[in-house]
Amino acid sequence: MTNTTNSRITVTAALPYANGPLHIGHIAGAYLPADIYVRYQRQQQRDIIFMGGSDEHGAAIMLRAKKEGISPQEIIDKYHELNKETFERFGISFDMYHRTSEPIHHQTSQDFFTRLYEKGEFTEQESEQYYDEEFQQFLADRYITGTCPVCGHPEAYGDQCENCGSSLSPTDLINPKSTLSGKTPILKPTKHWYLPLDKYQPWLEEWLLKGKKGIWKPNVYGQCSSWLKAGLQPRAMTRDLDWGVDVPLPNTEGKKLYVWLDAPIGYISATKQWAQDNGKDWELYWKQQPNEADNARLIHFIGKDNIVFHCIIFPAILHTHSEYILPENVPANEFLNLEGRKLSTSRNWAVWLHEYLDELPNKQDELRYALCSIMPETKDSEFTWKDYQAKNNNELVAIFGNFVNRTLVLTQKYFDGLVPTRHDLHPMDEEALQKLQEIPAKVASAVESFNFREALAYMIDLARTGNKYLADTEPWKVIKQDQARVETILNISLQITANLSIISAPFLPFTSQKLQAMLNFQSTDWRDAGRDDLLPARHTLEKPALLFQKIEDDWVDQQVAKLHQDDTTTEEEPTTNLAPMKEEITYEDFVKLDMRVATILTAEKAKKSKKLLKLTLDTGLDQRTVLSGIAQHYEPEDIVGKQVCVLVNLAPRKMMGIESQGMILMAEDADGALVFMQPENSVSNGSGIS
Ligand code: B3M
Ligand code: ZN
Repeated sequence: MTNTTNSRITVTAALPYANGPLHIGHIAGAYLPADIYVRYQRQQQRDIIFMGGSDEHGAAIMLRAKKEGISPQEIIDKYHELNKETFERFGISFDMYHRTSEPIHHQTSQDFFTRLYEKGEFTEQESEQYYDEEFQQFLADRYITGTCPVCGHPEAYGDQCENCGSSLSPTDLINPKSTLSGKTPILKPTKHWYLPLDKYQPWLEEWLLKGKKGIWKPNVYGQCSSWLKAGLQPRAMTRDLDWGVDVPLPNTEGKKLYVWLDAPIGYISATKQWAQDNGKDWELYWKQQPNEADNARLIHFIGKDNIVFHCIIFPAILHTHSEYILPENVPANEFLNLEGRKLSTSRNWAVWLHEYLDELPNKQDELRYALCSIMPETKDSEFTWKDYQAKNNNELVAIFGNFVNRTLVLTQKYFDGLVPTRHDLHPMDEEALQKLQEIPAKVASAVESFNFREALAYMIDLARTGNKYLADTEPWKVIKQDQARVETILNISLQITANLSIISAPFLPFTSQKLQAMLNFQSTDWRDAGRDDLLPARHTLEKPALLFQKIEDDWVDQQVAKLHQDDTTTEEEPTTNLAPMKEEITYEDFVKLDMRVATILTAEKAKKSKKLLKLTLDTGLDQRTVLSGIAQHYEPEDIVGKQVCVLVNLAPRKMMGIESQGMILMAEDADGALVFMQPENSVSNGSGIS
């Protein structure tokens, strides 16, 4: 269980490369969940810091500089400023948005390197690395592209395939090419300093595999455990590059620290800078305290492509420095897709946050709400403008806004904007008050356990409770006979509204402020949430205004059209609608599947079903009935006698009153066409497939 009693918390969000603007995938992946978490903890009056900043090193920066024809320094200055400002406008409330190009960061990361060096942790190794003969330089991972050996994507980078997320080394790539000259690079020897991750494997198994089981999210824990199962390898902590943090050793010209060594240390440099600026002690947030209970809780918010660096490599480095704390949790998110396709910076298939804010400077919360409601917490998810519209119209306008507006307008109308007195309670009132008391704790516990979608749903449930309460009690009718009753109803509705202004603040900070201004009420203290006396009788309210506006279909159409207009995908590289790769499984998972060759003996349409054919199969083991959803693709008479592949140990399922005892393997393309997977030559029924 997470230790929620210790009030000191260090939160970090991945440092985006200052080589391009931010899109909604970045936001939903790391920054929005981090911001919700931090805002909530601040409301709990906990001592929490939120560190972020630009990652300004690595080949990603240099490649962009080359593409834009300006220097790396100009690139980082441009995008650091843009991203910092964009986060601010969107309400991502960093305590420090730092830069890894700052001297304090160069110093801090060099100190880390030197410590490791002096402790004798590194192994020095000469190895063959790709070298571009025309440009006369070694090629960092990102300077090499080629075909991904895992998924066949033709533009995988030397360190990672952005299509399937696999982590790669340059020599894994099929047909490697230098991005500088476009030519095939040669291998040439060079010396580097390696961190022996294999040496830390036993410690990682203890700390991570044992210690984080059932605590870290399954997607994060699963990725780490497959890394550890595969066995860790030494990893070079230096690169041949001319941009980055210098290696602090003699005779190392042309060598820089590996960007993934220096970048996470950027969280620490940011904290040092923040501490200097604010008269604080940075060590309280990063170092072990004499009394373990006083240690800060370290939480890293990242996207799934950064898991290994934050869960394995950085902790190993902190561990070797012995006096540092280790991450308590790394609630990494999966990826966000956009309108049926993967987000892609290079194809400009993205909703850029600064552009959204330029168009809709006061609609931060609408996007925060829509993104939080679909956050890819456990699996990839999808943003569409239609869904954004639906969340806005059906939830923010129709539930939250409607409830608040009715409450405030009726209070103005009947009581001149003064909070009325509460009298005897009816069962409906008790029920509403009961919910009012319960919901904040539910939101809190969901946020504390990083279930932000669930937390958001509880929050909106309080507005829904209020809406239903008004609909059930109908104060607009009751007012004619019983003013005292209406006083009670509106008093309760106003208490719900005041509570909403507190518990919506982490998700909808701008709305919460507007609402508190209308209520003439100020409290961000979470410990006030659940109280039914936040607004005393005769308290004066301000004039209400609408919190949210309906979005029309036309506007949605325009946004979708704009996406397609800006899309730079060319004809030669058609985008596929292929489903993204599923979560990794182990070999043990795979061998559980018993797949065999079988022959179709009979085939007929299943009664009452347009889609299903009822087949009898000879599986070699037995004759059995299998239902297959291929009736719209094959005529029964055409498939009798065919050999097919069948999953024979799938638990039986009843469909349309018939029990299906297995599943036929089919290939389905993106347009929904189906074809059988068949053996190339006839083989005996029951032959195993592996
Ligand atoms: N800049 C990669 C990324 O933006 C990298 C993250 C660093 S976190 C210390 O995805
Ligand atoms: Zn791939």
